[in-house]
Amino acid sequence: MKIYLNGKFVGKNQACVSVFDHGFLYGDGAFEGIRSYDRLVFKLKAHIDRLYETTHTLMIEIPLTKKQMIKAIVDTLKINKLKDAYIRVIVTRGVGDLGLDPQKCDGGPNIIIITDKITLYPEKLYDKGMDIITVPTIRNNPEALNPQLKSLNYLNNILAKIEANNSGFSEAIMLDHQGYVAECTGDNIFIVKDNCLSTPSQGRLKGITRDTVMHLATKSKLKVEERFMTRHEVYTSDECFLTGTAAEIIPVVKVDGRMIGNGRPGSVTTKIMKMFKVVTRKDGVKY
Ligand code: PXG
Repeated sequence: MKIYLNGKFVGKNQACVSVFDHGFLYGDGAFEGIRSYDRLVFKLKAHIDRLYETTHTLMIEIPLTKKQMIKAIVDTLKINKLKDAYIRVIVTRGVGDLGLDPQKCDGGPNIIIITDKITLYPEKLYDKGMDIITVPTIRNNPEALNPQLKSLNYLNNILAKIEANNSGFSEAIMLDHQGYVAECTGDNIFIVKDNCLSTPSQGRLKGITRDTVMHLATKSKLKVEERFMTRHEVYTSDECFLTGTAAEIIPVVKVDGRMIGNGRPGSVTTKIMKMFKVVTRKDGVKY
């Protein structure tokens, strides 16, 4: 495996950064998770735009233009001869001292691109659907740490994942600071009720898979809404599913012990999963 590290390709064991990097010391940095399907990088521009939006707010200057970043990603895929891949782009604050002050990290960020394979959940869950719970840890208040920032600090989501694991579940719903449904630990959530698709409008990352699903649903004449969502509405929905680059689209059939619909993945979910499979294999940056 070859890893891109600041313009060079190095082996897995040589791909190291300093223990004084603030990405390591403080989670001070940004990342993206991207997928390629059959030599097409899906929604690459959207992922790159989101990465540069996060670093803009964090005031980290990436020493590559977006075009150069896209080339670096494509080159990493080519050198690793991967047809289908999960791509992780990491931008750290860089090396500083032991204090928080990012101004002292004056050597510039570390840029890392890892390409590998990933499967988040067992294949059978995609056929049967998942059983998930709501956990006590709420999603970050947007005025404290905005969920739109795809930063290297994922402790909010990891604490929620630990709570899910402790209760014997592999995924969890996180509520926002007002008690509305926000998203899951690494996925967005959708419900279907009377053929209308809805997804939370606030407290969540604006996922790229989420945007794709909304677009596919609109194109196939389904009504789509972004709005405040309560747990009661999730419990009483006809269908529920989660979306994310790593997880793709996965049906949910039980939430907090309440069966969703008839307890099997619904027809709208199945249809969207099929459309997603088609679009990911025909839309994207070729390499
Ligand atoms: N919400 C959160 C909090 C995420 O981290 C998504 C939604 C889905 O967004 P996209 O753009 O990918 O559709 C994400 C991204 C994991 C893992 O191991 C998941 C993500 C990132 C890194 C790791 O579950 N999901």
